[in-house]
Amino acid sequence: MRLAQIFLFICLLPVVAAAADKLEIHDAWARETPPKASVMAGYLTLYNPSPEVYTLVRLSSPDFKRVEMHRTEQHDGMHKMLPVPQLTLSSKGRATFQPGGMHLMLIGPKKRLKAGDNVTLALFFSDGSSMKIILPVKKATANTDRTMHNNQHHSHSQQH
Ligand SMILES: [Cu+2]
Repeated sequence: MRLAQIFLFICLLPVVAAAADKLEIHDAWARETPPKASVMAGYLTLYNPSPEVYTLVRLSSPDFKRVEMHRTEQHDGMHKMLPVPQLTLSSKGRATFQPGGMHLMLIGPKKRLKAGDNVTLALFFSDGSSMKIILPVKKATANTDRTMHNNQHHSHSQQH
């Protein structure tokens, strides 16, 4: 009898998975900048395979003073970067940070980071969980620039 009660109790506990345990990170990298650049751009894809909704509310890095999410808009042929305060990932939702579109703005590097180095990044979610990830620093290639060109024409459908 007693065991059955314990079993029942366990079954009734709500199952709440933390964002940090569920979300997948793909294609993370940061673009190498010239020496003394004051900002660096970071890219990645976040995928939420779970039935829950998760919200990314803050980012930080021990390698930078500040990390922001930006989206790029075009006005009269000029690119303008606008901060994205937080990002909601619906169930099966995907958010892509990529050249020419939404990106991570790594502000105030504490030292120069070159191709082959790593940027450590912490992602904080509204459920209180957090995730530490690594962005390898790479030089931009013809391939990344082609991606950038394509995305400038389709940036509205890419944004969340
Ligand atoms: Cu930016």
